[in-house]
Amino acid sequence: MATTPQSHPGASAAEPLETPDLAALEQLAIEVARACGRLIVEERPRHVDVAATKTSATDVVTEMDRRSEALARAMLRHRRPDDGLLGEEGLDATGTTGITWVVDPIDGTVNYLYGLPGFAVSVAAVTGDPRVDGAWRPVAVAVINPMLGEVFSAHRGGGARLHRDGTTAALHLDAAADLASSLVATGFGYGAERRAWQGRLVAELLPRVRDIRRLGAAAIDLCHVAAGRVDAYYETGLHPWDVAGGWLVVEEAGGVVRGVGEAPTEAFTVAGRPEIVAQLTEVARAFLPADEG
Ligand code: LIP
Repeated sequence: MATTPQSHPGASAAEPLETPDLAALEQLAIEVARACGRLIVEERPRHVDVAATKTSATDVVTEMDRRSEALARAMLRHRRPDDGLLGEEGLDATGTTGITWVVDPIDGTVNYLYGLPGFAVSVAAVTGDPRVDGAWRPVAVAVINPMLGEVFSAHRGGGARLHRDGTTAALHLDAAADLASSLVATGFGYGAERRAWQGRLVAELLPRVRDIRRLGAAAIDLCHVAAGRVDAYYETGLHPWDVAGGWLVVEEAGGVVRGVGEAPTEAFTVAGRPEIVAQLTEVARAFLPADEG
């Protein structure tokens, strides 16, 4: 993501031209996430090949990433033809409605490549420009973990939900905990230099928290915060498609998702109860690039 002066998420974001039915957008996000989730599981080849690499030899793309994004594009174009689109695998189209769909067709691609269950499809309707840090915010989202049959969804002001086994449960973060008793999820980038200082940051945190979990998909990590499966999550180097879906699920469950400033940015994303987020940010600040720390 390009960086811009921090502002409150969505504060500088252009509002939709018409007032969308956010509950309807949430339902559409769920429908698209479920369809893409079915595709990547039911049509997963026995042996998944690497179709291409991006920022490094380990930053991989599979044909299923591309097929999932193509399916999301086709469904969203059919149902919301004038909205914008932004996806991890190259989808990028401006719209005229003030709503942009931000899609991660497979979040946790390395897990998918290795046959590990921790991968997701994230579909998020956002206002503002998701290509600019701090100038956008999600308004209706769905994140599916197709291997577990779990769908997390939310719309702004409408709460967050977990749909599983035909039932739907509201998500609410429970009372604050302290950092020392917190289970903290994180992740690491694909570049050796970034991984080196991410390793120094996690080494600094390790003696200060209950424990660390590295599950491999930001969207799932964020939804686990909302579901109380981890107490907090932080990461550096995330893109809008990694964050957009889980961001709103956490906020609508009563948590906060921030950067060093108000909005999550490529430089730093942290989520959880406000007290934990503040303590994690203070520790991370010393490890962040000077213009973010
Ligand atoms: C992944 C993120 C994860 C991060 C991985 C990777 P991808 O996204 O969801 O949090 O730790 O390195 O960036 O590349 O699987 O879509």
